[in-house]
Amino acid sequence: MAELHCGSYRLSLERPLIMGVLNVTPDSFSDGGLFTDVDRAVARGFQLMEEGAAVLDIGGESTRPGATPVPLQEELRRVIPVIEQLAGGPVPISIDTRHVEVMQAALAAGATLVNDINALRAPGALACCAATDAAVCLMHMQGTPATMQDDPHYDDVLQEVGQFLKARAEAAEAAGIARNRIILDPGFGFGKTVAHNLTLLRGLDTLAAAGYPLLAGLSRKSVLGAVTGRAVTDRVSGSVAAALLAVMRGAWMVRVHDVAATASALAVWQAVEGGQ
Ligand code: HH2
Repeated sequence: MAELHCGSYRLSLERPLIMGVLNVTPDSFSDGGLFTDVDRAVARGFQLMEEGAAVLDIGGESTRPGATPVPLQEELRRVIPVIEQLAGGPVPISIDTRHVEVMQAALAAGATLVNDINALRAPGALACCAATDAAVCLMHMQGTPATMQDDPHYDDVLQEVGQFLKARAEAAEAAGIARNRIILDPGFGFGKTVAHNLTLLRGLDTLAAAGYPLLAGLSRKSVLGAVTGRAVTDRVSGSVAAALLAVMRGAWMVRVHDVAATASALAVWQAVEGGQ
């Protein structure tokens, strides 16, 4: 059976899974400030597991458009105590960071997936992950969070994102990260207009055709606000619809804030499609 190797965890690639978002930040765009206290963050982690998260993605730096970078010591202070308490449980812990020092500390604290919006392009990032048995998620981003929404431009967004992801997967494999440890992600909202995001979602199956498991993160994002006219606090239905559309087009994992609602939608999808 096809599986993703994620430290000692094995995640089946046979059915779609949910990555639950746990932002230990004061300023994330949709849940900033809710889980900055270690106990609250850990409790939220257990809640997301109960609701059906197959992975918990812990982040200590908001990467929303225009966000200013967080000092390294502060990012470490936010995430490491939470990882220490949640690691080793029923589901793997993912560290959402683009900083090598944070990857290293998180892996030492028990994280077994490195989710990097910068696709391990920082010096030392590939080697840091290759030295472990952790899985990696390589995401496409045009520009940096500070400037990425200023004027995103592509001649062919699907082709360019696909080419970038293929090149990063090859770089990861060349560095010694086995193919069964690699996830790719088109990076919805990271240097993309509403039209770019919709084109990517519409054409997700062409990215899935590359053969690597795909992660899609549309949860509560501004593209859904643009389509529905809803504020960030009122995008659950739009997010569930987007997650389902992503799965229907070949996404293996969806990164979501609203785990229970997404799990119900995927259960219905699975009941109808899973038997085929
Ligand atoms: N989106 C966000 C953060 N990390 N990682 C992957 N692989 N894919 C994504 O689409 C993705 C991601 C942004 O969402 P969120 O964490 O809720 O917000 P913020 O960056 O403000 O903390």
